[in-house]
Amino acid sequence: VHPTAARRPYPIVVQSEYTSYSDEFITSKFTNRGADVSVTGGQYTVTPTLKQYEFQTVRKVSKTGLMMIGWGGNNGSTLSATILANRHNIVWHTKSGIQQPNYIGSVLRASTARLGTDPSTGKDVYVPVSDVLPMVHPNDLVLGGWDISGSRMDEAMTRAQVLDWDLQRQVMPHMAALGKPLPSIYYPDYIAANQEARADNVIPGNDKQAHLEHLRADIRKFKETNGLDRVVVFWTANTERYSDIIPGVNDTADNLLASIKSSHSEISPSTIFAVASILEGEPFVNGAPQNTFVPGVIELAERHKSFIGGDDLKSGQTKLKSVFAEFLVNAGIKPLSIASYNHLGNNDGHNLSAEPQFKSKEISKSSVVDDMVNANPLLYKPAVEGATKGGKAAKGEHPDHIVVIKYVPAVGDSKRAIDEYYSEIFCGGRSTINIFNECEDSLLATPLILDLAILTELLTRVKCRDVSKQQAEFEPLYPILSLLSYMLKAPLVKPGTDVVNSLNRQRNALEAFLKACIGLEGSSDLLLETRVW
Ligand code: NAI
Ligand code: DG6
Repeated sequence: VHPTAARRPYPIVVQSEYTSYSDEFITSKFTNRGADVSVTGGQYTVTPTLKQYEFQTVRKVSKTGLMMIGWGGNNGSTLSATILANRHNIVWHTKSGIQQPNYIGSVLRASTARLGTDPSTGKDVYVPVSDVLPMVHPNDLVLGGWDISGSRMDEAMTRAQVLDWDLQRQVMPHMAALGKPLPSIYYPDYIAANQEARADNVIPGNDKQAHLEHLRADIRKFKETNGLDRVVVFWTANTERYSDIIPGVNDTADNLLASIKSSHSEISPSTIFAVASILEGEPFVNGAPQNTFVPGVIELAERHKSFIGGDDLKSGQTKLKSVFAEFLVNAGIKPLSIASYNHLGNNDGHNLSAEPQFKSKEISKSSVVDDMVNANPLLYKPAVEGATKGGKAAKGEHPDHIVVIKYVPAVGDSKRAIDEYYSEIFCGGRSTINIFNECEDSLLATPLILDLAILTELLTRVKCRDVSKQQAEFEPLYPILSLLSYMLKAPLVKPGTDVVNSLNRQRNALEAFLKACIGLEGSSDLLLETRVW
């Protein structure tokens, strides 16, 4: 089933005055219900609010390319091989029997959303999330990308040591046909020195402006050659160190562009890729933790209304933390410390064994409980307004939280994560919960990359009109795609707005948004009909 294959027709019709269909668009009217709250002297004054919006979604799915930076890495090669296995329906033998290809782990393709209730049975009706709106099928993504390693994609898959040999053997010719990744930009200072031996496929020179132009031309050429409507550019390359934010260098869009022109040393490869994508009007997603999106990138994305999303795939330990910590805090239990250790032996682990790259990962893994803690002043004393510590605004009470990552080559891609949650319970009691998780890192990450690419493409087709503000024209969504948060460890959000880390809230937001685009209210767990006579 190759990119041109016809897919089954879009299966949902909403019969309501709020939803209309044309050949081109699905248009919906949606009421956003909220509440304005003012607090004075412990007294809460709440005013319910209603805001009317209209959504317009282009029905035709774009022919979409996924250009991965770090294509030859574990994630890039595993994603390519598993798409090819699905596309060509390759089954393989494992020691447990015959294995079919699938998309387990993808929220879009392997989880469902509740549409409503069948009145004849009173039972809930669920559909695959990917059916709520027309979305790209992962098998149809046209694959490509860059890597500083010039190994062919079949060699990259073998090097990764992720997939069963019988699958590798069968998918090998298809992987070989993908060829080798495009040469990329390599600024050695940004990734661990232990990666140097890999860097044999590098765009020459030190001229960052020329590098930017080169990458822009690569995106254009890929789009043209493959007849694509859309290219999602995705960073799944090594974790970089943080860039310093320097006034006059990367703090505004114009300063950033000037700094690229002057080849300033503090402009990272990932930032150059982000700028190339923005200038080409193609979305860019950052699957790693570094601060690619310096303020200048955000301003540039706003200026060009070009979409960006990030940071860092939330695949295992952090995903569980964004559920588990919330469970404890929302149960009225007070985590006092969260200690997270993991070790792994793949190339990602090797790169993260260097301090500056570890630091980037530590930051993205550490912020994930902040909003849950801040939401519960009964358990955690909030910061005193105006109080400072070491010259910075003082933080409120917070559990101790440490993150340790160690490189253990023997375990390869099979990451082991150990978490201890130590909490205060009723009347001075203590609870210690330990979690041990072991799984292939790249098999957790691959479906997230697919979901991010597919959702990103969809969000480029959705426009919105604020009826309450009498906005006449439909506008694209705001460029920072915070709706991608479910798959990301440190979600990038509109400046000045709060980050939501809770996995449940992130999923609810996504489902509610998709439903709003077809004129349905988000899934109400009120289930009133089951609670009244
Ligand atoms: P990997 O080390 O196997 O692959 C990274 C690839 O990037 C390598 O092939 C390397 O040659 C290439 N590369 C480095 N710098 C480059 C540049 N400037 N341009 C183009 N290519 C470049 O790592 P893996 O396991 O595929 O992970 C990729 C990224 O995703 C890492 O940053 C990792 O931290 C992040 N990540 C991975 C998760 C997982 O579960 N596997 C989850 C969360 C994030
Ligand atoms: C070790 O922590 C390697 C990392 O790249 C992680 O595997 C990755 O960031 C996934 O992290 P988590 O916390 O979602 O399992």
